[in-house]
Amino acid sequence: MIGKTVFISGATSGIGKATAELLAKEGYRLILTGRREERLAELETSLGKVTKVLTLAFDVRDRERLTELIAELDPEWKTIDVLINNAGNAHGLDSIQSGSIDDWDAMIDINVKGLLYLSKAIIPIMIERESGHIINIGSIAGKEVYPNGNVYCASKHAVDAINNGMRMDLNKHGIRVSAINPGLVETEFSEVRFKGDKDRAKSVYKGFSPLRAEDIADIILFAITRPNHVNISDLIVLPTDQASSTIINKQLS
Ligand code: NDP
Ligand code: 8X3
Repeated sequence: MIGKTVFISGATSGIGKATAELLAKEGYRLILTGRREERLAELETSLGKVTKVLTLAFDVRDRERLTELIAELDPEWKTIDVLINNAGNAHGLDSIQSGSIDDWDAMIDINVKGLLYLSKAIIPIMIERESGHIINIGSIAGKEVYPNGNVYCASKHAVDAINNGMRMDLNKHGIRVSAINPGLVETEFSEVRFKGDKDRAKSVYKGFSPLRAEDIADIILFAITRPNHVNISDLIVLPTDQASSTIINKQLS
C-alpha cells in the first residue's frame, strides 16, 4: 500500500483532514483539496514533513477548473490509486416549505454534482490502469430521511444510488467502489449547517458521545488496506449512543 496516491476532496477539515493526517503517517502520497487555501497550505507544511503532498484549491462546483486541474496533473501525481469523495455539507435544517432555495442548490451542487464531476475526471485514469478504489462518503441521511433533513437527505440518497451504480459500471474494470455512511460525527459540519452559529452547532453533540473524525479515518484506512479481492461495498457507522437518525440516547441535565 505504501506509496499509493490518494486524492481527498474536502481535506481542509473534519473527516477529510483526519483521513489526510492518518494516511500521511501510513506513507500514502496525498492530493489534498478544498476551497480554503490557508488551510491547504498548513496541511502541505505539516504533512509534507512525513509524506509527499500536493494541494489543489478549488470549489467542487467548478467543473471546468477541476477538470483542467486533474488533466494537467504531473505524471507523478496522475496515477491516482484512491479517490475519497468526501467534500460536502448540509446547508440549513428547515421544513420543505420554509427551506432556502440557495441552500438546496448548494447541497445538490456540492454533495451530488461535485462528487460526479470529480469522479468523471478521475475514473478514466483508473480505467486506463484497470485498477483503483473510490470511497464515497455518504451518510445515515442517505439511508433514512429525518424531519427537516429533506434536501440534505435527498443529496445523500443520491450518493447512495451513485455509489451502487458506480460499483456496477466499474465492475469489469477491476475498480473497487465503497460507501462509508457515518451517523453523527463532531466536525465543522453543524457549524456549516447552522451558518456559523457555534452554540447551536455544539448543542447537536451535547449529552452523548458522537463519532470523531478520526473514527471515520480509521475505517477508511481499513477499507483501502483490504486485499484487492475484498471490497467494503456499503458500511453504516454510528455512535453507540445513536440507533437511527432520530433515536439518540442523550443524557441532558
Ligand atoms: P466539515 O464541514 O468539517 O468538512 C467539509 C469539507 O468539505 C471541508 O474540507 C470543506 O472544505 C469541503 N467542502 C465543502 N464544500 C465544498 C466545495 N463547494 N468545494 C470544495 N470543498 C468543499 O464536515 P465533515 O468532515 O463532517 O463532512 C465531510 C463529509 O462527511 C460530507 O460529505 C458530509 O456530508 C459527510 N458526513 C458528515 C457527517 C457528520 O455528522 N459530520 C455524518 C455523515 C456524513 P472547504 O470549506 O475548504 O472548501
Ligand atoms: C450527517 C449526519 O444526521 O446530521 O450526514 O444528517 S446527519
